[in-house]
Amino acid sequence: MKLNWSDVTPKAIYLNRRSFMAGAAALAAGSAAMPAFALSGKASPLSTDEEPNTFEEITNYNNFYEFGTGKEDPARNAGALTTDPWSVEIGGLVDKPGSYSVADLAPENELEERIYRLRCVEAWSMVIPWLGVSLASVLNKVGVQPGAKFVAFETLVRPEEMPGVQRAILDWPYREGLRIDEAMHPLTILATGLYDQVMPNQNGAPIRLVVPWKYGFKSIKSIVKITLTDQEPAATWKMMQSSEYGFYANVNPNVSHPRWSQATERRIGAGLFGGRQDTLMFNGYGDQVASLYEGMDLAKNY
Ligand SMILES: Nc1nc2c(c(=O)[nH]1)N[C@H]1C(S)=C(S)[C@@H](COP(=O)(O)O)O[C@H]1N2
Ligand SMILES: [Mo]
Repeated sequence: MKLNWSDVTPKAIYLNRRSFMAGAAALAAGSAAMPAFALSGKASPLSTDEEPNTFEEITNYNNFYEFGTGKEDPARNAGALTTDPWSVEIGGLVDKPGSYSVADLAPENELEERIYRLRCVEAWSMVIPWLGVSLASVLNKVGVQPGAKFVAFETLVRPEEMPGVQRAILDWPYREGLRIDEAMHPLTILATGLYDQVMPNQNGAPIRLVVPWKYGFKSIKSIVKITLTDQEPAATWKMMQSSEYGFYANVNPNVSHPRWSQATERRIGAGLFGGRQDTLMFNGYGDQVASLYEGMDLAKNY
């Protein structure tokens, strides 16, 4: 039996947050036994037992350029995003293309908790207790056709709610992709919540990808389109600067970014002096994923 975040989070913080959430819900809903935004997920053996970052850290230090390039911009600006109604267009080489709701793809009774390390290419990291379903379960629902070799993802573009999109910071929409075997790997999830509540907007509401052995930029937020293809899909950071950001983007302490080392990382919240730690190959998920890249030169396929 694996631990849930409530078991690995110091009790005082957990209780504190609980009473805060209950209070917020009571305010919002008059008198609710459970907050309207509460979710829960089955514990998973794929979770790390490292201590998660706090809810405050996870929701106040973000990369989500649609809302600005500063780490605090998403927390400031993403509240304006309308996440309901929401639909995800799934198409390409699938048996059942169409428009799916978040509940179709990630029914609440199928949610699992996955406590994962997140390693940004900028060399900071966190531990986040996601709630979600395996991407494989979603792809199996829509039926992957034999010719499908890659999965392409796109984020919403809605300039009136996204101040970052009003500027030419990136070539919108934000796009990412995975090889089909990476997409079907049990560690790869579509997350709809964290810390037992629906996904905060700044973390990619209502549904985002999480691929824990790859640099954070692969984990695309606020997804509106998923396409199965036979060609390597466009990926935003690779298009932006392909000498610095590759399609694979597997966490690799031995392959430096052209402008900085990837050998170590700063764990957010770990304190001024104790915060730097060694980066692990595949972000510590090598036992599970190294076989996907057997025979590949990981320095070339960065
Ligand atoms: N659509 C979109 N997805 C995105 C990004 C973004 O700017 N836009 N930033 C990426 C980067 S660089 C990282 S490190 C993670 C950060 O996720 P978090 O803010 O939930 O920690 O989201 C990724 N997904
Ligand atoms: Mo990142």
